[in-house]
Amino acid sequence: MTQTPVNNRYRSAVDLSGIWHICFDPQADGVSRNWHRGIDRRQAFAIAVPGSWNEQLAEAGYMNYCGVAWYETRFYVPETGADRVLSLHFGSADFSAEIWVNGQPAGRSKAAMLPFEIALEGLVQPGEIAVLVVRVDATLDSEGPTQGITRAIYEAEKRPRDEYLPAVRFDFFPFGGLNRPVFLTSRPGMRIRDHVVVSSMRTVSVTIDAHDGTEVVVRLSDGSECVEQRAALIDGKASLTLSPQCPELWSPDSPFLHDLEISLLDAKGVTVDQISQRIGLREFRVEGRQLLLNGQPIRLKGFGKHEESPLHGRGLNLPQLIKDFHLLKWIGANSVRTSHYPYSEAFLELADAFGILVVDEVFSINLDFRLVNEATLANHKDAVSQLIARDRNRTCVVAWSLANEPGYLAEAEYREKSPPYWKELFAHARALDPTRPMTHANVGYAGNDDPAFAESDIIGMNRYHGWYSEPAQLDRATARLRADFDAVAMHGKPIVLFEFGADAMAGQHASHDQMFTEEYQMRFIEAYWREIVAHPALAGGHVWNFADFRTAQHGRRVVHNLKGVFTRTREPKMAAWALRTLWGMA
Ligand code: GCB
Repeated sequence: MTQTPVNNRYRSAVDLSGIWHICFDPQADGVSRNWHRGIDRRQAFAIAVPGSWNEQLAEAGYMNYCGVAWYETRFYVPETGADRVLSLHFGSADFSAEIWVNGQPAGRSKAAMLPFEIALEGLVQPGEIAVLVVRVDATLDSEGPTQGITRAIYEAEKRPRDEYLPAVRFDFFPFGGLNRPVFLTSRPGMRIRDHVVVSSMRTVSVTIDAHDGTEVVVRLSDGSECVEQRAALIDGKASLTLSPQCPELWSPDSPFLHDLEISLLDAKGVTVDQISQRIGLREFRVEGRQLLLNGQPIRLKGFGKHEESPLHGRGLNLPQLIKDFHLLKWIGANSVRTSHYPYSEAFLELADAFGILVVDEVFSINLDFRLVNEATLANHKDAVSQLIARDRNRTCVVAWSLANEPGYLAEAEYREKSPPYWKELFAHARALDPTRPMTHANVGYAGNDDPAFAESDIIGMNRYHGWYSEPAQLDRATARLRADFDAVAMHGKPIVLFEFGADAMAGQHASHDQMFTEEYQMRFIEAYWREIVAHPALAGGHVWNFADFRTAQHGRRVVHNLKGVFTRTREPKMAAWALRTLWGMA
């Protein structure tokens, strides 16, 4: 279990962000050149961490490089005193990584876009400057929940493997690198190992798992009222429920957060460890065909997004993140799906603070059931476990999305092989978090009777009538959309249209329905929104996409996917102003 790095009296987290060095290793033979002891300075480039290498090092020839690269930095090992635990915390290494400290193997991770920790015990000496080397591999595993392209399947289909540059099976750029900050953390030996928080409209329940210690004290404060509970640890575990007298609720209109503080006490009653987080009191649930927030029906209005920006690539870009949340509020959105992978913890912290409901998606795109095997399911379950472990204490996270557009190739195997797969995957997720609804984003090719719908609490759909079919014919497009809604409404569950949208080249205009113009994008979104509001089974819609984003190169994309209602540098297109009106802001 990784924990968010904390700085307080008991814990410290030193941010190792900055200029590191990188060597590229297209032959993947860096180990034989001893790069795990230190990379070759003559071949190395300076690189910013966090940040993807692709745009930073485009001039050096690495724009489309998605293979192995070796990062190196040095860090000071503090004198921590006895019984402290030193670790390295990586926000993410995309898509997999292997770590060496002072030339010694220290660990590895296959968790794309997810954090992991490396224990430093036995690898470093207090007072020294340690050498940290990270081998990052941006190749996708063919047995991962987002399958990498395999030469074999392309050969079997007689397709060129390099239809896309870089070769991917999804519609966004596969930026490689250390995309989130790396921290050197120090924690007490006797410590809080994990905690789970579940809030309702009246209570906050906390379960604590501690390594040693005798008692826990939990405080919940709203700035004026503070409630406190204590409990003895039994086998390192304790559970408490706090009930404030006049609870102030959390919602998109009023995202009020309480301060929660958990202290661990030793046998003498002395505090030895402490963690804190902000938590909102709220209840989100499915009732019939409705979504209820704090007992009131709520319509989801929002976007599918991407975590990417010019120069940073998928690297954490805090100024842009702040701007995006202001733009979400400006336009009147109340929700976002983290299409198509776990976003940074900074994103979730801001979503809590701005009151944006998050449908949190695992990194699983276009699962091809011809290639699914036991390892795929095991890896998919692992990715779900790690996502839930990281994000379950976030107020903003209201639902888990377990896949985007599986069965995308309309392969016959989808019908046959996917029902038991979904049964097992959804049951696994529910066992880990019985408190939140589960969903996935269905693609039209998988049908309105997609086997995954049977397991979902919320029916998620992506539709592009009027774009990939019925081009520039909104009447025919909306008729097909209505037919899809009617067919899927049979499930009796709330439907959220997780994707709909049209590309628009900012500055391109026409007086008739013409694809790629700002007018057509706006009219498309307005027409879809009318259908969403009119249908009784629809509980919301997310426009695809919040902003234009870089994709791999191929004939259907003009540098970017242009379905953003903002450009990649966040200027609004006409559709953004129209949504502001539709969503009650003007
Ligand atoms: C989809 C995918 C998304 C694409 C989008 C498009 O269905 O889920 O990743 O970017 O369509 O624009 O084609």
